[in-house]
Amino acid sequence: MNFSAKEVKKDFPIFKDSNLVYLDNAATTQKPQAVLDAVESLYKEANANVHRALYSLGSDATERFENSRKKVANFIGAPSKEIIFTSGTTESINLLARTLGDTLNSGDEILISEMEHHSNIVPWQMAAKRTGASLKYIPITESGELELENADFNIKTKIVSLTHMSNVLGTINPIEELSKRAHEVGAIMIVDGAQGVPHMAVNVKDLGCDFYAFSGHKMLAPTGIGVLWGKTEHLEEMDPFMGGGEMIDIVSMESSTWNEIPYKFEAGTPNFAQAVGLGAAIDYLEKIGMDEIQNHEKVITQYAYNALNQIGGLKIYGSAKERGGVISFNVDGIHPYDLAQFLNEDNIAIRVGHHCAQPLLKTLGETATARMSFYIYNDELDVDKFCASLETIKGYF
Ligand code: C6P
Repeated sequence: MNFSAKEVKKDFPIFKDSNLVYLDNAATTQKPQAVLDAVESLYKEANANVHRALYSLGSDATERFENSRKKVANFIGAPSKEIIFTSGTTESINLLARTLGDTLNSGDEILISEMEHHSNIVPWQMAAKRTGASLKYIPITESGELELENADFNIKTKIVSLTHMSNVLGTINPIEELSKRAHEVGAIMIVDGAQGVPHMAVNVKDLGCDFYAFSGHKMLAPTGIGVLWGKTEHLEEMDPFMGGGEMIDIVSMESSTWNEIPYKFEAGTPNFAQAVGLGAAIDYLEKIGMDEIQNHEKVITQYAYNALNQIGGLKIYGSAKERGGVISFNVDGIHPYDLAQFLNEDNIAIRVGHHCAQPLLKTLGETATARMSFYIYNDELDVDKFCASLETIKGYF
């Protein structure tokens, strides 16, 4: 089948009868009808609490929920018991920082990078503060790539946590190589896949990492659902993150024992309707094919690059060889906040600001940038409309 972003767009009600140009997909993606239908059907036909209700509605809901777990597992090449449902990447990383992070000692090191999102910085700062461990950063090059020759992997490094793709620079990091380097010094390798899994085929076994975290809402699914994948051997050994219903085996007045994985890490009623939505999103993405999606994003990003370069007076941040569909830039003489407001008048949505990556912005010498980010429904026409609007706005200044 020939991929057509124009055809894909028809599956998304938000674009119906609208001139919306949505270029903020790194923040969140729009939802196709198939995902909305799956969630609605769950609520209309099978709404009961999962893993608790013995009546038919309950088993139907549980089946749909667990079926989604299987889809997620299959999507990233892992067994189902290694898929923990969380509310998103942020919760997934906090889970790790509160469990693995709390096993660290003074003198241990956590290695992250200068291009991380706050979700992959702040939980580790907090863990370091609690335990006395130190937080180290891999610097980045002028082109916005990790400076691997100055990456301080050493015997004190216990946890390495790096983004698969930067939400500001678009850089795709060499996770396989980084996993090897982490394992050579005996460290655990965690990947922040918030911008990875939605945009490329991911097989966690091939990546060689120990944990991989991502968010459903950045890959067509509802908000409030995310995933933490972890290797069985680690998950079995780790203490739970939160206590409550479902994560236990036996509870007495004095103490409790834990359920098996993954349930040990899913305290309380999970976001099961959203998880079902994630399953439908995966079906939708698989029908197109992740390689097709990555290829489309490459083409549209290159098209946007060329178009932006023609406009002139722009500074683009990041020129990594391996990159995805994110372009951050600033326009001479126009503050990014003003730019966003003027674009909004033409119904064009981009993100401006620090993109929850203040340390990176500081390295870039900026406090804010404008950012366009693409997904499966963006086409050349979106870029053309954006450029035309930008030319007009430049005329005002
Ligand atoms: N970045 C952006 O506009 P949550 O909020 O938990 O779904 O995802 C957090 C997160 C973690 N890592 C990376 C690399 C991310 O890009 C994000 C979310 C959005 O760039 C919202 S701040």
